[in-house]
Amino acid sequence: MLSKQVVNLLNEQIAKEMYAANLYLSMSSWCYENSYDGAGAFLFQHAGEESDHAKRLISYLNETDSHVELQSIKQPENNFKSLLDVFEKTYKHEQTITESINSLVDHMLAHKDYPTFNFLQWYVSEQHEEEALFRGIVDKIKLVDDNGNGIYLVDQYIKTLIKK
Ligand code: OFO
Repeated sequence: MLSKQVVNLLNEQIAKEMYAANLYLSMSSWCYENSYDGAGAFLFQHAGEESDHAKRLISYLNETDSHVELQSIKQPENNFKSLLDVFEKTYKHEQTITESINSLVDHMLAHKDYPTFNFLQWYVSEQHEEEALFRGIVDKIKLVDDNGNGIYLVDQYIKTLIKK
């Protein structure tokens, strides 16, 4: 049985994952609107992954007979300056999520909640991959210096990152 504090912390993490899903949907729509269709499709798919991250937490709470309490989600930003701005913000957002997961892991260890500590290891690996993924995209956009032809090619590259 999970402690009340752990249940609250996991419910808060669900809200963070749902916010990420909404933020990436918002970014995806901005990309489509500005003819970055590759990035639009990639972020649309990634929003689905974020909502899967939330569902994984919900299932864990359900399996442990804990109370799921969905929280209100703040409105995501919906205007961006450039493709670089979008991906710098995704990268920054992923770093925030990593901090949040790390502090959950710290809590579980300190309170000897080993099953939840173990459950969270999936998120630790996922954050490692996601930070590398988004940092890689930021680096590619910087390489072409937001230049017209180059940015088109980067958009096509981002499309290849869509999981089959
Ligand atoms: Fe992109 O991160 Fe969820 O966990």
